[in-house]
Amino acid sequence: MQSSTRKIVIGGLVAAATVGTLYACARTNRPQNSLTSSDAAARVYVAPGAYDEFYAFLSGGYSGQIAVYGLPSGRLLKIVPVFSQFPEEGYGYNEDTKPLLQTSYGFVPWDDSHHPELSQTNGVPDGRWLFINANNTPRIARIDLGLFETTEIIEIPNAAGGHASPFTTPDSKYVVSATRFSVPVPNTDVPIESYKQNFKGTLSFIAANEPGKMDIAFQILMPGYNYDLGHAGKGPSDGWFFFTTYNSEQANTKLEENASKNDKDYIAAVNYRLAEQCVAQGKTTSLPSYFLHNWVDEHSRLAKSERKTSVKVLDPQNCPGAVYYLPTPKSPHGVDVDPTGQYIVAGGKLATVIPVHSFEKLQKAIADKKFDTTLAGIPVLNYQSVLAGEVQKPGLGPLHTEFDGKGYAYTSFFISSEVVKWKLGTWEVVDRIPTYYSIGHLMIPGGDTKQPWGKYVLAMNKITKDRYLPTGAELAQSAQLIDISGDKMKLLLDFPTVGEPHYAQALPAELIRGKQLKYHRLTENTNPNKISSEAEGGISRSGKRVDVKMIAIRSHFAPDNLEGVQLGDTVYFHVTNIEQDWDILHGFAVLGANTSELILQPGETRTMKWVPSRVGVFPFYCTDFCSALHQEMQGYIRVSPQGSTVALKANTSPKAKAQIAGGAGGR
Ligand code: RUQ
Ligand code: CUA
Repeated sequence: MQSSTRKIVIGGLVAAATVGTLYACARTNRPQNSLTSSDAAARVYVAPGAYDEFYAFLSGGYSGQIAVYGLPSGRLLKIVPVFSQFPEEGYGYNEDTKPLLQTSYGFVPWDDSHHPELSQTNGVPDGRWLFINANNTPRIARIDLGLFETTEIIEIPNAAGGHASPFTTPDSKYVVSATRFSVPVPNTDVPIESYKQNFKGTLSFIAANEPGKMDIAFQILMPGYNYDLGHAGKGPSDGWFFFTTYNSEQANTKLEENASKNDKDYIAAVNYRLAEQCVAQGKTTSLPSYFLHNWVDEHSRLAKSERKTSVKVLDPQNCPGAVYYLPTPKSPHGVDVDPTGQYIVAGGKLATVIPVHSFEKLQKAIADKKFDTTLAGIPVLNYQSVLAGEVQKPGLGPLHTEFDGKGYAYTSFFISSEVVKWKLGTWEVVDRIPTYYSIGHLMIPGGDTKQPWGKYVLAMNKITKDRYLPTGAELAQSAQLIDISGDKMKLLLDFPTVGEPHYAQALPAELIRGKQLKYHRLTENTNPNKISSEAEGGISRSGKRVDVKMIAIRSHFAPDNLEGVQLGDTVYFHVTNIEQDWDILHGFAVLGANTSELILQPGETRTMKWVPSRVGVFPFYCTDFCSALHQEMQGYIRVSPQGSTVALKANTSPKAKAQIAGGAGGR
């Protein structure tokens, strides 16, 4: 691979590059870039029983999930299901979590997730939540970092391709979502050729600071370009948000070529505090919009879904000063703001430089009205007037930039497959290191915030080719951990990833390690089908619906054997794991189930819907190896023909029967 010729097609250009040539400069650097393998191994070695220093959250790309790794070891700790069903936890299969995956398009069991974003306080990750976007059916999810669970999902209306999302403001008041694909707003039946007249972009600001209460605060209606990525200002630029655009050509066909014509596209700079004022002054229109807001009730652990019907939409023409365009070469992808909040860096996929805008100059250019033109009421600032500097000859195909907090920036280069380190202020390239291969995003813990923990950069590579044992036609995607503690970057570790990581976030483990919920308190469990003891359990019928309530505790279900179910019934198993102990889970599976198993956290109630398809006796059992007698944890359910006279019966133990007789029971 390293000496083979690769053809990379980007924006209609074909870059044929001998990889060996591209890596030539890196190779001469080899002695500085590489450690002996035992040195590198020692740097990433986390002894058995010891903990990693950082939690890293990598998006799963087209898997729709989040994968949590420890750094520096690269050990996979957990997959947190977000936008896709996940059998390991029954997520999106059991009745309790299904509403989370409801959208205005119906139940969506699989989506594409790109950008994890940690909540912040004062511009620093605070370990409360992680947000992530769904791309295809635009949504934003909240993951509670005390639970490592998705607890809320809001759909974004008037949008398509929720890619520039869910970047947060420094106080997590808002997370944002911008349309990658412009669409008719409101969406309606028009010719695709009428793109220029009818298609619009939207920038959505979503109130995010209250769990369970996410809402679209407002949307800004923008010209019909593609909006790709975003980042909030901080420090002096706090109160502003920056979004990249490409396809300012407004092409609607063969974008590869037709959207690569203009030398410069734009960064949209949004003064969202001013936009807020315009919204408060009623300068918006209410657009009927149908979208869903789903969240998990903390105590019942039941997901709920509410339907929303309108959003406030702000046209920049009605709020002068709220939006400006900064010309930016060329088809920019990432936009990143340095820790001081002064510099706004763009990764122009087809640019030969890395342009850096200055926030100070931006303000001055606005004050001096240094406008080249106006587009749909949006002033376009003069490029030279806002430019802080350009990094010359940085590499090919710049995408994303992160910062180490020590005055350096690190940019990923997809085509030349490398991370390039350069100095803020002088714009000189000071180091480069090859990545294997075709890096997309890169991540420094806290590297997009006010306070980077600039010890490592993680390269997330799209293509691995020869790096691992091959696995058929689809090979693993890969992350590479690079030491940035010294002057020279040093490759420490490769590890394969789950799905395709786009962005990632990381923070020191101590910020969340001590906040983990150990079990759900049974006394606080408000699930209507919860029971706390066998005596409260049983089987009941209402028409063709049969409800079974049972407990799971080491090492039995109670009641266990069940009779009186008939063909044509729908059975709901409501199982409560009454353990009050960390990490003691039980599972529940029944023969013939075609939804899922249940996996039950301690203190949790979950419901499985089971429609028997034939007469007979069907075992159920615990699927989580919970104890020495886990294999004894089982029961049967008998299904009789329709109209049978077999009575409803749950096999209750003598002890529970005595409790029921004593008045402690209840179904
Ligand atoms: S993207 S490889 Cu979906 Cu963030 Cu840039
Ligand atoms: Cu309960 Cu195994």
